[in-house]
Amino acid sequence: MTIALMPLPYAQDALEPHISAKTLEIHHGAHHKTYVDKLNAAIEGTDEAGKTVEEITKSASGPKFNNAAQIWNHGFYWHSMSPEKTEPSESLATAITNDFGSMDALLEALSNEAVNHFASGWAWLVVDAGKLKVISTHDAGCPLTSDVVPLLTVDVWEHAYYIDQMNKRPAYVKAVLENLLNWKFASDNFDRGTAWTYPA
Ligand code: MN3
Repeated sequence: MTIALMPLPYAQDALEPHISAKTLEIHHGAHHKTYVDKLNAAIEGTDEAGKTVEEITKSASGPKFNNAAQIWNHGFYWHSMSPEKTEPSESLATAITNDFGSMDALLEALSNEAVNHFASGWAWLVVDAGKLKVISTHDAGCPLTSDVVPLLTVDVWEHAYYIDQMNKRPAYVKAVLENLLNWKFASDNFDRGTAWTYPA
């Protein structure tokens, strides 16, 4: 059994004008696919063949970790965006008010984390010990290796925005935060209390 390149949960042009079809074609069809191809090549004929993306991410190191974590992070990222307007569930909305004061304050914290993360990585909204928190991970860093429950992520690798925005990461982050965040997905993760699972 090999790891599959999961399909995008929407059409390639569904996030336009905020994220172009060209960006998704390359980001999903080339970047995400390359992580899948490299991991499958690395685990072929080993004990890790047949393990899930989550299992490999939690146990591997080096290139196997990097590829597995990037496969999972990208799957989570595709779901973190939606072409449709979404709202947090009642329970998540209450937690946002309790832990950040308001949705605007949360979005400001997430924007600061995403814009200011140095070089490649990911900005995340997570639950850490029962409290909502904004964090970032570097390169392939993945929250599955810690105890937090991820709710949403923003990819801040340059390949996520260079075709559409060139070097302007703040413009990309603003476009995602103001138009695309999938609060239904965040609420599902929050209400379940465990992270989404990469499709087998
Ligand atoms: Mn990426």
